[in-house]
Amino acid sequence: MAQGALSNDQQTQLGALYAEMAPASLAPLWEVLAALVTPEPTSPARVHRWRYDVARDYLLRAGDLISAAQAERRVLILENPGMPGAASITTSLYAGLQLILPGEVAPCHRHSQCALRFVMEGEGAFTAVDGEKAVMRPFDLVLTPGGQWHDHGNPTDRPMIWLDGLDIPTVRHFDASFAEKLDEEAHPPTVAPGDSLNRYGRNLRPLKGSSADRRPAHQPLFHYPYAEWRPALDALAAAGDPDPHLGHALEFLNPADGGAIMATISAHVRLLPAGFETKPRRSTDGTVMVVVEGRGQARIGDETLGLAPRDVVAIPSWKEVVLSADSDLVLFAYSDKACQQKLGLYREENG
Ligand code: GTQ
Repeated sequence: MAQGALSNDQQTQLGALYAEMAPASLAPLWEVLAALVTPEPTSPARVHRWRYDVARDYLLRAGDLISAAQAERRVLILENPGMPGAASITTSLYAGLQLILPGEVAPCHRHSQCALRFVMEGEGAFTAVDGEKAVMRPFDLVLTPGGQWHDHGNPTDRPMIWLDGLDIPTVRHFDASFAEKLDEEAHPPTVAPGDSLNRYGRNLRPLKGSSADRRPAHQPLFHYPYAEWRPALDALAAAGDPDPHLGHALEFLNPADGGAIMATISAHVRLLPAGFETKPRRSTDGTVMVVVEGRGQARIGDETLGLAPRDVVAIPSWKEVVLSADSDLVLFAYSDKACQQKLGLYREENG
């Protein structure tokens, strides 16, 4: 509302004016300015925790009713309760739990949206990116950068479940979604499984222009195995004290440029030693957090949540977060920090 009180007469005449201009698709800014240009973020997203066992149960029931091929992607969306119908877990990000049953394939497609998979359960199923398989184990991170062909398959005898993290709401916001299906169910194999990890996954990279520099130059690596990131966290913990606001924290990097894993999504892992409590911190990147190991509590804004393995938690922008670890607590998280930093929007504040 504008500064200074309006007389009744003014209000009546303005009301009539608004009604007259509405059919011409015009509206007065002064009625909505304060809600549009807020002094700080006022996210419609809510703090929310999904218990894995509850979601898993529904997902397996869906698995009895529809095949992965029929569904194209058999996924339950983790939809933020503050944004019903938006298929979003934060304002800019999407999360879903995907199930592939033994013998199934999720057919090959590609799209503008960037995707990550974080394995919750099962071992030996694969995501193939441009015909290269990444064989997945629990808590592996696998990327499908925008524009790259991908299919999933499960040749094992156990169900495979992972968390999908995508920038669907961001791409929708920019009206920039393109998608297409491959004629074949699976992309023909192009190289041996693990090829990119062998070439790009050792903190070294093939010389530019050499015949070994195989993958798209801006996004060469797409598999970050638990077997590598978990010991890296332990090594960091052995090297020094935890950061008071973050604990021991490591960000996943794109070896092409040392930046975030994808254009719109950043991801990191953390270790909070038993008994450790973080100091309060808030940041503008709405975040999806997955508990990998251990138990503890999260105070996020006014809410306090218990944390147990495989819980998924939505942390909206600018909510103050305090985490405490009852036992050694290992966390994975992804957010839109990469995107906000490019736009000059990212802010964080340590309390
Ligand atoms: O695996 O390609 O959860 O395209 C949503 C959209 C997964 C996928 C999702 C997708 C995918």
